[in-house]
Amino acid sequence: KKHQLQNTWTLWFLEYDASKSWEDLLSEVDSFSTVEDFWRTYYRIKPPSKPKSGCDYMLFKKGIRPMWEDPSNIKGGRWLNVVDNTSKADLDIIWLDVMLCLIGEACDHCDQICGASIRIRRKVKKVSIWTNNGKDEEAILEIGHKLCELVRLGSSYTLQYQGHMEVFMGSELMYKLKVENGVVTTS
Ligand code: M7G
Repeated sequence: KKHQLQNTWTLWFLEYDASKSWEDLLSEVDSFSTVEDFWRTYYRIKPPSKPKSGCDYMLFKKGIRPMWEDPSNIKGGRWLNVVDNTSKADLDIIWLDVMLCLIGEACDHCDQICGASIRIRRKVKKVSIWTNNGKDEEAILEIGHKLCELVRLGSSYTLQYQGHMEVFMGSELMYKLKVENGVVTTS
């Protein structure tokens, strides 16, 4: 008997092509709702560091499209980690950690998590976790701290949370977590 996950998840893929619009690049890879089907999907596809021209992967709860405009995302935001000086192998591990954190419902406020994405280009490497309520400070910070704990992001880095709407309006970032040698501070 397969091991049921709490949610059904959809994996999305976006292979970069400057000649097409962003929305046309998005494609659905697969959906899964058991641990076994997660690993089957995982071993079937290339890790995020592999495609030549760079790609994005997105893992979202089924029914939530991986875009700001989706009703589940529009009032939310994302924790963003810009990853520098990280090997391709480490990026693949970071993405696996993020996916396991999501499908394993590791956060107390996992009901507020919509999904996550990894974006790998030659210059930009970003990991983000999207939540549905940009006003719930307690939940946002709990999820941020959990990411620092569960995802092997390195020993020193910063995580920033910004509401999707706030990005459109050009306002300042909302929350910041600074990690230095494994110690997390809020600012
Ligand atoms: P990004 O992946 O959020 O990376 O967006 P960034 O932090 O470097 O901006 C890169 C570009 O992809 C954006 O400027 C948009 O053109 C497009 N894009 C990305 N996302 C996540 C969306 C989205 O949710 N909706 C729409 N319409 N465009 C998006």
